[in-house]
Formats: sequence, C-alpha cells, structure tokens
Amino acid sequence: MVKLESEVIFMNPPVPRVAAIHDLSGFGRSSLTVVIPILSTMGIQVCPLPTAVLSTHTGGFTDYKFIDLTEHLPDYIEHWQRLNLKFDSIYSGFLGSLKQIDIVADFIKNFKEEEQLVVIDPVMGDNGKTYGPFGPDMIARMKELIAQADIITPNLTEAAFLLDKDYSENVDKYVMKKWLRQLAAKGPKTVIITGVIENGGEKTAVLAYNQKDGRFWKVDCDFIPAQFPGTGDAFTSVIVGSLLKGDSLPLALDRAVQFISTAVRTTYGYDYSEREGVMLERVLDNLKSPIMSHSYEIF
Ligand code: PXL
Repeated sequence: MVKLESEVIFMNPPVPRVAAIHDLSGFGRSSLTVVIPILSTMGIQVCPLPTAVLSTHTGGFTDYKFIDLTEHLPDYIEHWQRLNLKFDSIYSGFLGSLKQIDIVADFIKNFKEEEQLVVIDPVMGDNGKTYGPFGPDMIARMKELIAQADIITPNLTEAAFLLDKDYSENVDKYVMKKWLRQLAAKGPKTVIITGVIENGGEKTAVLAYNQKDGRFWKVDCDFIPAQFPGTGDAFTSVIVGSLLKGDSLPLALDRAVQFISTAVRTTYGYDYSEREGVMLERVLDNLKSPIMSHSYEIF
C-alpha cells in the first residue's frame, strides 16, 4: 500500500532539517526572514516555529505591531508530534516571554534525537543593555535553558548577563578564555562569543571554545562603524548550516564571519538605513562558494 506523505519518515533525510524557533518580523531583516533564506541557500530545510509576528523588529522602530503566538504554540507543536517529525537541528533565537522559554525547553526534550545539534542563540541585548522585554527573570530562565544546548552563540553583552559579570568593551584574552570555559561548564559543549572588540576598536572578533577537545578559536575582521540589526541571526544561521553540512567548528566560524563581514561591507557602501538590516539578497550567493581563504587562529 502506498503510504501517505505525512507517514513517510526518513531516518537520514537527504536534506538536513532544522526546527527554527524565532519570530517573524515583517520588515527589517531579522529572525525568520534571515534564518530561512540563509539556511535554504545552504541546502538546509527550515521548519519555522514562529513565536510571534511583528510588523518590524524592535531595533530602531517604534509603535510596531506585536502578535504574540505563545498560546498557539502547544497545538502547533502537538501537530508536529503527531506527524512524528524528526529534526537534525533545533535552533532558537529571540524569545519574547518566560512562557516561550519553557516551551522551547519542552520542545528540546520532546524532539531530542541522537546526533542532533541543539543551538541556542540567547538573544537578550547588546552594547551592555537588554532589549525591551528582557529583565532579570528572563535572564535567569535563559541561564537554565542554555544547559540544554550543544552550542550557544551569545554576544559579549549576553555572555556577561549569563555569567552575572559586568559588561565592558575592553576585555582581555585570559578573561575571555575563562568566560568561555565557565559558559561551557553550564552545559553547552561549544560556546561562541561574538562582537568582541580588539585592537582598541580596529577589529571585531568571534571567540569559540570546544570543551570536547579543549581548543579555543578566534576569527576576526575589520570593525565597520555600523550596527545592522539581524546580523546575529545571520551569523548563527551560517554556523548551523555549515556544521550541518559537515564543516569543522573553525571552518564554520570562518564562513560565518566572512559572510557577515561581506554583508556589512556591501550594505555600508550605500546610504542605507541601518534598521533595514544588511542587504542579504546581494550576498546570499556567496554561501554557495567554497571558502577561499582560512583566517581562523588558535587563541
Ligand atoms: O535580531 C534579533 C531580534 C529578533 N527578533 C526581534 C528583534 C530582534 C532584535 O532587536 O527585535 C523581534
């Protein structure tokens, strides 16, 4: 008998599949409007679990429409359970409420598979400050959630929040190594900290630690004086895509930094409003090219 499509379960689907738990912001290139094109271009299937629908993201816009989907998520997830869907990766980003953090924690427990990559981008703030809805209770809950991740990708501000440290732009290599180890001790085997300022502001670096082999990695690029919302989502999406395609951690870091750097440079060359995000459409094809030069360092 021919099986209904919904009953066919690939054990090793030919196209890796990601459950992407993020909001959908209609304008401004962040969250799902960044995650979906990047991962699709990299040959990964994205199954969105939209946590909220916004008219725009919150960075640089006011009076945006925010439709919270929290109450609809349990039924949505239950349907996926009935379909017996399997995911090669679970990847979460901006979460708008404590309840959503609980829902993600349950989702990870219910959809757990061996050899699965659980990636949590603990989106909470930047430049030493929290984004709108994030307060101490959200930070406390996020600290628990990251214990369930294989990989976390906080920026420097979020790393400080997760470790109860004071935020400072001037960080030293030994302190950063300590922070990376301390974050890994909370559960995630791989920790990637983004947006680390170097050489008095000339460079910006991404630092990573893999607890399994004890190695520390650094990839840097020239600092461009612009802040485009959504670049954190783009960065982590490339990391997820790259690792699912079989790249090593330092190669995934290289690919992600090069992609974001190219996207920022492409956009910065125009007189373009930062709140619209980077011109992704101009640079997406770069994700299909093999990496031309390696710039990762052991640090
Ligand atoms: O890029 C992170 C992000 C995602 N979603 C929403 C946001 C932001 C950052 O500002 O506002 C709605």
